[in-house]
Parts: sequence; C-alpha cells; structure tokens
Amino acid sequence: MARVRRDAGAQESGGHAGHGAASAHDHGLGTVGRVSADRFFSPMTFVRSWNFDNLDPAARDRVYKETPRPDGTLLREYQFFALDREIEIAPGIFYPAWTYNGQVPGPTIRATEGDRIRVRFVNMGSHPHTIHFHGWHPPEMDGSLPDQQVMPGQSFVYEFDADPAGLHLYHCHAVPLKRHIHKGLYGVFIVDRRDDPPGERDELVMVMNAFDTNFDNENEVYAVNTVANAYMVDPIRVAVGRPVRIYLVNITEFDLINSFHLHGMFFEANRTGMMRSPEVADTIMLCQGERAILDTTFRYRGDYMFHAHQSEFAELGWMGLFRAEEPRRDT
Ligand SMILES: [Cu+2]
Repeated sequence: MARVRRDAGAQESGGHAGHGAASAHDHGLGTVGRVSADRFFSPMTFVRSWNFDNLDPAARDRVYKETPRPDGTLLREYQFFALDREIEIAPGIFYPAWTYNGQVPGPTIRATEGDRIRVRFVNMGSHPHTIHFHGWHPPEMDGSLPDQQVMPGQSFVYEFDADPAGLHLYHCHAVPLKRHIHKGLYGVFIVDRRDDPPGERDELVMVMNAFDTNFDNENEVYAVNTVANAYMVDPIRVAVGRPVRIYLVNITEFDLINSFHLHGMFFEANRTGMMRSPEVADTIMLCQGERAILDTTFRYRGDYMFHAHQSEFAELGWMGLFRAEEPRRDT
C-alpha cells in the first residue's frame, strides 16, 4: 500500500487544498480535469476495442491481419513492438512507461478457440523484453526463460493456438519481473468460445492497474485502464436492458489483491471465464494476474459507481461511473 500519497483531494476543489472550516466538507471525488489527448491510447477507446479495431483500416492493416483457414478457423497475425514512452496517468502526472505499441495496457488480442495466433514482436525499447502469454502453448513459445529474452533491436515470433476459451492475459517476463510488468508491459488476451458469439452484448475491457511513481515498490496512483478517475470524468455509457459483459483483469503490481465493486446491482462472475457455474456477487477480489468475466444488465437509468473496495485504491484513482441510459430507438 502506498506510503507516499498524492492525495486526490489536494488537487481539487478549485485550488483550496487545505482543510479550513469553509472547505472541510468540500471534497470532490478524485482528480480534476482531463489528461491530454494521446495518439496511442484513450481509456474511452480502449474499453471497447480489440484486434486494433480502434484504428482506421489502413493503419490496422499494418498491424493486424486475418486469414481464413480450411477448417473454418482464422490465422490472426499481429505486429507488436516494445517502446519506452512517457504516459499521462492522471492530469499532469506523467510516468516513464515501457509499453507494447505505445500504450498501457497493450492492445487487446481477441480470438475464437481454435484460431491460430501469430505475434511478431520487435523490441524497440532499451531493455530486454518478451511477451509471455497465458494459455496452452509449447514451452518454446513461453517467453520466460533466460534464452527467450528478446534483446533491444531484436525480434521474435510467438505462435500458438487460441486455447482454451476464457479470459487470459499477456505480459513481459524479463527480470526483474515486477518492474517489467509494472512499467506497463501487459495486456488482455480474450479467447471466445465457438458456441458463444458476442451477439447483442455490450463488451468492456477493464484492466485494474497501478503506478509506482517514485519507485519505492509501492503504488501512488491506481486506476482501471491506466488513467486515474478517467471514467469519473467521462462515464462509461451503457444501455438499460442490454446485457453487459466486463472482461476484468488484475495486473496491479506490489499490492497482493485488487477488487471491483459495483453499486446498486449484482453480476455473475466467471473466474478465468472457465467456470461451469459462475458466482453471483457485487464485489469480486482478484489476486495479481487473476481475471474474471462479469455479466450483468442495468435495470435503471442513472449513474452507477464502481471502484476497488480497498478504499485507499479508490481514493487514489481507482473509481469510475457507468451511466445507464434508455436504449435509442431508430423509429
Ligand atoms: Cu520487459
């Protein structure tokens, strides 16, 4: 837990950071303002994108390609690169990250079970890196052993089948591991069941992460999808009555657990996306590297808060809102 705090309250309330009588109860929730536009990453875009579908077609063609195979599955080819890059994690707070493709989290990879994944990885960063995927694969594709480190300027091709169906992740496995992961080298790997197409669901990718801004092995800023309080400022808009699926991943380093709590409703939580009978809850706790698929439907219009139920994390940025609205009618 954070010893050194960047107290969110100190940045808000029109500049009076003190606790005088007039402002004693004048605390807003979290940060004020927005981070600058970033050409690599926006929390609003990231939450609903995978396989680079946030890019325009020409840009997407350069990093992603689908090729049908005779058995009806797809070969999915990705271009990944590691890049050292400063990112803005709260308004005015910059972090010297190591990124996949310039963004933290890295691009979400999504396939259907049985597809073939091929990721060409180029290390354009200043340290050795790898991509270690969770899921079934041969040891030589694991990206974890000393001789599997990809040196700066070098490249490697990871190739394996999308197996099993579920919610997985990928991350760098160079040492020191906690630093390589924490610096930003991680992302989400979704494998859909062949008999469970997304259909009418609204699907959201939510990665619980945090940042140690003073390198004391404790986090000072917490978030879902990197930017503290991003969804307090710009709520995630959802439709009343439409099923919502959340792909929730915990990649928080240094703290043993993180959690997701949703106000005013419950969800079915399917750990790793592989349980036969999901649990029903309004709070789910995940260890480092754990993930869960959450299914729910908003019943009423309005704003629903969500946050870590570790209050400290919530107050340091890990808090947001869903805004449920009546679905638009075309007629
Ligand atoms: Cu690394």
